Amino acid sequence: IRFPRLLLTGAGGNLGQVLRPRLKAYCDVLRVSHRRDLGLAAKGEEVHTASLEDADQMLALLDDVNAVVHMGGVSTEQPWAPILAGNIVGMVNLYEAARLKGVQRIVFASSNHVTGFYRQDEVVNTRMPPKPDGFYGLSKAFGEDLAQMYWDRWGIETVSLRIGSSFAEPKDRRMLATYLSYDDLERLVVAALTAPIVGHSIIYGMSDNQTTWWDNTHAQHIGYRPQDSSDVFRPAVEARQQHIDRQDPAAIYQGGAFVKATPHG
Ligand code: 15L
Repeated sequence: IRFPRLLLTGAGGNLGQVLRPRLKAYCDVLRVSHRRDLGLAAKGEEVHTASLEDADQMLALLDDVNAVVHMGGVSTEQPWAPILAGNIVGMVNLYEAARLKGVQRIVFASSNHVTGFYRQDEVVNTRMPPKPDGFYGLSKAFGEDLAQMYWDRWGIETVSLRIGSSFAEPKDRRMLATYLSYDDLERLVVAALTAPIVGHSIIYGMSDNQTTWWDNTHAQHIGYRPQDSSDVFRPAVEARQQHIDRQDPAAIYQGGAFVKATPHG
């Protein structure tokens, strides 16, 4: 499938920057947006500056778009005000704009922190109740519920990606379980964009890691097949982080240090 026009929000963010050059292959025009100026458009791109909390800007942003990859919003634990603006008001503005402009599918960057207060000795599937580990995880749980409501009421399809840790390499022992390589991130986003029928589906975004806390049994219809694994990094990560404090909540719960992060730093 090749989309006439795809929108990537948060294109200046960590994963937005990773996906921006990669998504071009799947569309004629890639519209990229961020709340700050992104500079010049590359070939085949349209560049927009838009704030998620500005309903009029979001309406203009979604004009004549076939599908959205929503990477925008706050991506860490923070005070409530920016989370409210980016991840709560922003999600409502995005979905209202999608409804008014007739956009049929959104790929939503949710997060593993929706279930961050499950323990690391539990295997969680996408039908178990959320256990957010902070305001940030809570806002992503709201985003998933909002996506469900827009599917039930308005027929807008969403795949909510509960992304693990998508970095060039896993940085610590926790990320041996939560790692999602950039190539697998691309595979996941493309599968979510192109699966024939998704309604509102939830899937954990992880590579084919030897240890895992997540079960994607109920998301097999999306057709995501990870091809990378954290295992190649394991010896180096274990050598670097030899000691684990087993009393530390960051080593007990899946959300890691997020379970201890306070909104005030
Ligand atoms: C997230 O949701 C964050 O956006 C990212 O920065 C990572 O910290 C990741 O979770 C993680 O759990 O490792």
